[in-house]
Amino acid sequence: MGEGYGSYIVDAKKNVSIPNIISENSHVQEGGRGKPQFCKAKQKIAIIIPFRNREPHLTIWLQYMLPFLQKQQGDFGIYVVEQIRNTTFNRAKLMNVGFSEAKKDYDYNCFIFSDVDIIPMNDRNLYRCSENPKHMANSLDKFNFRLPYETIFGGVVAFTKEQFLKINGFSNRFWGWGGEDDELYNRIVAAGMKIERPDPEIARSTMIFHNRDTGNEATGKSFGLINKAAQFMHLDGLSSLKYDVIKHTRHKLYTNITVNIGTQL
Ligand code: UD2
Ligand code: MN
Repeated sequence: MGEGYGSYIVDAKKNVSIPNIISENSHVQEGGRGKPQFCKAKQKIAIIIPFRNREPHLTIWLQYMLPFLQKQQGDFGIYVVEQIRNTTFNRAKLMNVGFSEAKKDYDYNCFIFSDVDIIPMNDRNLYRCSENPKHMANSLDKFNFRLPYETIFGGVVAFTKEQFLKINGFSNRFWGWGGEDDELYNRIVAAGMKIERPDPEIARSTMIFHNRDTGNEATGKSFGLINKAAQFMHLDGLSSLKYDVIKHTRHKLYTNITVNIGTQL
């Protein structure tokens, strides 16, 4: 188990530096863009990472994911969507911002929304979109490589542009930890789609250990919205998204979009 073809060990404690990652990924272009060198990819993939104050995780993520995505011959761009300080975190809204901003850069047709702390442990786990919205964090060490419940849809998910537009993106109304992933699942069902998952043996991934962040406490206020997805999805999401870009920076390994997404009313 777990030692099959394509698998490798993720060492989250290894000390790596950004300059090192840059020199090891010389084909990655400004802003974290990669392209296959000898062919043309069908999917143009934007990877959206919600972010605040997790620099060590981002470094590890880049260390593993840049070689991984290049090996898979991806045509990709990395977007780190960073929420400004002193406001309650809103993961889902940051995802919507990432989608809207990445779209302006390039003709992306696949969007992979990934937590900064999840790293696949097998390079046969294709970071690609499918016919259905795809849940890719279905085999995590944290949950003993099993689904904690059948409808879980957090961690890493992949949508084609059409699939994401069909559900009007994520809800913007989930402030603080939890619930936004379950509401997203309900949107997919309400839109008449179903989800798919990769083979759990191939999808084995690690979640870097962490405690709950300050500023991302579960407020519980939004949990009542989980079962109202069908009712609200066309009013609350991409169509109602408002934010101010504070900073848009092209780093060598990723594009950082720092945003003010407001606060809960
Ligand atoms: C679970 C889900 C996650 C999300 C969350 C509830 C899985 C495997 N993961 O993860 O997708 O639904 O519950 O919201 O199902 N972040 C920051 N800074 C912060 C807070 C959060 O960068 O201060 C980002 C970061 O990318 C992080 C993600 O938000 O990985 C999710 O937060 P978490 O890792 O604390 O949540 P977790 O592990 O309980
Ligand atoms: Mn986490």
